[in-house]
Amino acid sequence: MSDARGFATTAIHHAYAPAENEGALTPPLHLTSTFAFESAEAGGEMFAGERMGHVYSRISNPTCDLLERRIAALEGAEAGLALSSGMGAVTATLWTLLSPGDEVIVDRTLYGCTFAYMRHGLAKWGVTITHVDMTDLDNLRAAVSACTRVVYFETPANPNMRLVDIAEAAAIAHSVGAQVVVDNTYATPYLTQPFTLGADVVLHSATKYLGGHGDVVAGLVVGRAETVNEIRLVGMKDMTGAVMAPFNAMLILRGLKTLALRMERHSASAAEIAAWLERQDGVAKVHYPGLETFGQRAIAQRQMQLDGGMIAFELDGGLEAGRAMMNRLRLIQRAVSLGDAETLIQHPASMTHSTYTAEERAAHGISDGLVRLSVGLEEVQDILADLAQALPAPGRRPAAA
Ligand code: 3LM
Repeated sequence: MSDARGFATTAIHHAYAPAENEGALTPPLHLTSTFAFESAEAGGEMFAGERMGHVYSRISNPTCDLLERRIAALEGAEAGLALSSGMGAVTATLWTLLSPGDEVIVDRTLYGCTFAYMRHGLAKWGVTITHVDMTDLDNLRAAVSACTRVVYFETPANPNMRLVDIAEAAAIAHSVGAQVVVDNTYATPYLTQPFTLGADVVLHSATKYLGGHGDVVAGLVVGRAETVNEIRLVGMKDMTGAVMAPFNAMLILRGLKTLALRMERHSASAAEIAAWLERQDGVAKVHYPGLETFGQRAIAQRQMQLDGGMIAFELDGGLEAGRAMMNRLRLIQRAVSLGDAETLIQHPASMTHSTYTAEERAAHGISDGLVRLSVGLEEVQDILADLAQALPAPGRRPAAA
């Protein structure tokens, strides 16, 4: 559980003492696949679960262990688990919690590969996937039944920024004995701690804000110790093998040290850019939880400390106008992923969410004209200047791009 210290202090110090590590300020990187047993009996006892200790790095590793303790403390959860990617976290969790015949209820909007895993992966193994619009939780209330084992959502959702009230969704799920799994990638524990609001499992693509520097693909899970241990031993060890490399754990530990600072800057810049975008001719709609025009502002105020670094917007000319604008950018990089120091822009319908068919995108609230901006850590004036020169000038035709 979280120590009494503040967020940034926990992110920098939790569960590590230099004095116990030859004075090394930075935790050692344990590049080892296996661990020597003190005796044959000790090895057998570890396999039987009767003795604590590391056995093999597909099960646990001291560098990953430190990261697992830190993310658990930051999320206010009991235990954490480090995996090879965000998709490793999603799949290891759901393979563990679900069996054939079970139902998982998911929000209408999901990250593209999570959607594909549900629709084309889990469904193949006899799990029923039910999509409901969780922006109105009466839909969830009406959908849950004794077959529902898991309720799964992202908040804010990738890519359209829809929010789900975590505490209320958890109360509904728990009323039928279902577990709540929240993808907290967009918010990070600096903005929202879903476990403390009633979620049972919280997962991350640590590739994004937690790593923060665009140099690693990684995933994390937190929850109750018993649940996380099951995901470790079933979903990670046996079913996916999606284990995090110790070197990557070191990169995420380094990223976490500046998470608080970075989220402050991402959020402040995104708030300024979202407000500016809304004032521009040719911008049809801006989706950002900090805007007065954001339909779910009350939920953001309840469960988000800040409004985050992600913006989605649509131009008057739809898809063609969006593409032309993206091609005029000079500083902002056209790239998928998010949460990096560099400002990134992408077009969900043709990129991150191309795993949906056009009909599925329409049914799941992802419009073809939507453009997604991950606001980076550059000077906000430079980001604004790049957007200003790239937005359609009054009278500029897309063909002139
Ligand atoms: C992206 N997203 O650009 P990894 N959950 C959420 C995510 O946004 C992602 C994952 C899980 C993007 C990746 S698209 C080809 C690039 C909310 C990833 C999966 O396995 O670490 O990529 O996480 O939106």
